[in-house]
Amino acid sequence: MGASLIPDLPAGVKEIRTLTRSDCRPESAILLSGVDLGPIVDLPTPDFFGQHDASPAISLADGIAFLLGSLIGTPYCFASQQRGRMVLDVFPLAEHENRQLGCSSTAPLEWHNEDAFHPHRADFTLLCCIRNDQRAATRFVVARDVQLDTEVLRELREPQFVIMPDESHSNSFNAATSGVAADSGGAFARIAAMANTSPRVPVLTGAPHDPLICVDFAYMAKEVHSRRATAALVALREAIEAAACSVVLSPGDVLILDNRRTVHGREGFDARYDGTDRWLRRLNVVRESPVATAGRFAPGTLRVN
Ligand SMILES: O=C(O)CCC(=O)C(=O)O
Ligand SMILES: [Fe+2]
Repeated sequence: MGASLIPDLPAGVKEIRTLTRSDCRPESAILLSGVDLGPIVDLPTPDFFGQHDASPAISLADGIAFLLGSLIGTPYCFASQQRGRMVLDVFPLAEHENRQLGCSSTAPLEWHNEDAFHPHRADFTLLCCIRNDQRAATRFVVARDVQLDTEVLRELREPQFVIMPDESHSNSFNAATSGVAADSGGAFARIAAMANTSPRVPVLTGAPHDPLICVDFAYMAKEVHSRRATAALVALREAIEAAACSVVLSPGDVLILDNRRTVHGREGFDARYDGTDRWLRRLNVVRESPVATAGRFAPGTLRVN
């Protein structure tokens, strides 16, 4: 038997594993501070997707995010976002100030689960902060802290809600911003098909004392919902506001959110487009091994096609 040369893991690393991997109920929101994200912090905030791709600082920051995600589960990405890159950039894009996407700025980003419409949405979302001079807060709420009447809870557990794909997965948005990868046609076709079939899903599932939530208010049109379903969404939104937590991320902060038990959003802020704007980087993680979820990933990759 060979000798182990691996030193003991740092306490913080062990703690992330314990908190997020606990079988019964993982911690729903964890903030790591003082993470060394490397020389990426010296790069100006990009004006467009992929601007710094030739910089080794980007590869290093990708690797650090990937390693952090690997403490929790399996990092993965979608072929339909930012050319299928593993770590997604979140910074304000000129002329997109009022969109309901991470690249907005003036408009507050509505409460949502990451990729709420997608059957392969993440179990955990990591938000790594490169800079946040504008001090715009990320908002989040844990579903079990949301107080609702029995009747509203009953409505929210009915499979009657339609969540449309958000625009970050559309061929047109990607073609106009990051560009699209050559082999991503099938992925965009599948997203378009999801938009056409509009499956009806519940907003709340799971145990009443530890509910799972899936919602994206900006992509749930009033017209396709009954009056009672709409009223339940209004009540849910108010209750989320009442229970909301806020965190102003600083450089080196990494916010880990359980994407099944929390919803999140962001305050509005004024973009400057001078290289000093707010810049986060986001990573999706699933808990199970890809072997257990065969078919989810494109062959030989960690990418949902
Ligand atoms: O900017 C933030 O704080 C959150 C961004 C976000 O929710 C997203 O990019 O999906
Ligand atoms: Fe988000």
